[in-house]
Amino acid sequence: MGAVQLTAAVAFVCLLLPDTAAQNLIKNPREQKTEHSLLINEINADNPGLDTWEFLELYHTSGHQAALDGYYLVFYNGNGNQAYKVLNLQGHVTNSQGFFLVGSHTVNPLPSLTLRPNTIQNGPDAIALYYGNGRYFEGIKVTNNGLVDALVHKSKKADKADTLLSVLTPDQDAFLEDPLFRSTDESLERCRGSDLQWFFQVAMPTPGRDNHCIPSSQLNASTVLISEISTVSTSEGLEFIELQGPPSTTLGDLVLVLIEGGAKEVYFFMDVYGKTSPDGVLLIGPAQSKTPVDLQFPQNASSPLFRAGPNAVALYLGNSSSFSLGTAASATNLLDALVYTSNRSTAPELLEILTPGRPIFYEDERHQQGDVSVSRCSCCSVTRDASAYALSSPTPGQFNDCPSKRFSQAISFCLHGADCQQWSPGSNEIQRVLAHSLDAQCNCGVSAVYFKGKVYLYWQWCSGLG
Ligand SMILES: [Ca+2]
Ligand SMILES: [Ca+2]
Ligand SMILES: [Ca+2]
Ligand SMILES: [Ca+2]
Repeated sequence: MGAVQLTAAVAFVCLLLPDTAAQNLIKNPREQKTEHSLLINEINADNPGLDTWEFLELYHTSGHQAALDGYYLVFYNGNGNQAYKVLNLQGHVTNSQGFFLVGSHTVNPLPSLTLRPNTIQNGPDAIALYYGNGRYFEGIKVTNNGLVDALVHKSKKADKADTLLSVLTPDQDAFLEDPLFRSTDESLERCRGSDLQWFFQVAMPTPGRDNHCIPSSQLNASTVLISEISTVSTSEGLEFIELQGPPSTTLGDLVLVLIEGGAKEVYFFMDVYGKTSPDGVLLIGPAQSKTPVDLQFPQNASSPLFRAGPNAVALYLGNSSSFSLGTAASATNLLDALVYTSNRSTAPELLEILTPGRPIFYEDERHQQGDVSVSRCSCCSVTRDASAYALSSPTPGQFNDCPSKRFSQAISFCLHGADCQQWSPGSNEIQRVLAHSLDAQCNCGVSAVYFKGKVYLYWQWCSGLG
């Protein structure tokens, strides 16, 4: 449904897509005078082997440079509940994106404050951020005087830190930096849940960068999905298809299929097998790809592989013996599908078969120049839905480069129409319509996944609007 139809059907709708304003684990109104605040954003306390790659990431929610005068970082030992290290942040500033790193000199980017190896204890311990004139020194008993934010962490499930929890983060449990989560290193990253509350989850370390907040439960789910496609080869990079599945897992019984939109027929298919990376990614591409692929396109595959116009990438359970060139598109055993178009023409019948009720993904002119890919930015409960994708920089074999909450802002829309009784859209449908409408105006690649946070709908009666 286009924006024109929307305005005809709805009397008055305002959408508010709220800013990701500060909301610390610890809410201390006296310290929340400003709109933005400083948070403990990530910690990597424990490394495989010697702890030579520890770091702590602070983040200022303005997303800009911020002075850290008056702030103290205090590291508490869970055994005895006393401070084992205190850092006065006087004179320091975050970088231009709001990040501030403390850690080992081997961490890239280099932390602003470097620590000797094995400085940050693995837990059960705590790290607390304070502001004000409180006197913080090594050996101090744990306190919440001047507390801004805190994280109680551990590296063994059975570890206890009751005193630290009761003083620093009442009603929270200690967060586990599970050393078994990845075969390499992992960290604890601050993420926001669907209820908009903060929590920490174990994830791939991202020092000095946005955290990858794919819910662990979804990352560990057994489904395999289409993560990213790059449909154009240039000097910068070749075509590829990236899948997302459970981490470090051997995949099999999967078939990757390309379907031509007009004829609705299979024009390419291949069996998918191989082991996903510690982040659950499996990269499929040509043998000569600059980024090493986990699985090569067959030698007899045409090059370029992707065709112009409306087409689909589909992932099926099963094996390739069920497919042949010219097979009609089908939803039987279909795990995931992305229907996209490289020109403005659509393929409504193919959409109806593979992703019923969902929109087509419009690649744009920038995409044809090859420095842009189509990335899944809503992981991973949404399948067979092009609105889960956004245009992005290509990230073959890596987590996708998705719209960042850091640059978010609250927006509101008021849509006027004649009869509000006729159409009661869900917020997802409104997001899709608005994204399509915005993109039609700016041609800047806006899609529904740019809408973050909660959507509030305010309805006003039709009468009286004139
Ligand atoms: Ca770690
Ligand atoms: Ca350590
Ligand atoms: Ca980070
Ligand atoms: Ca990627």
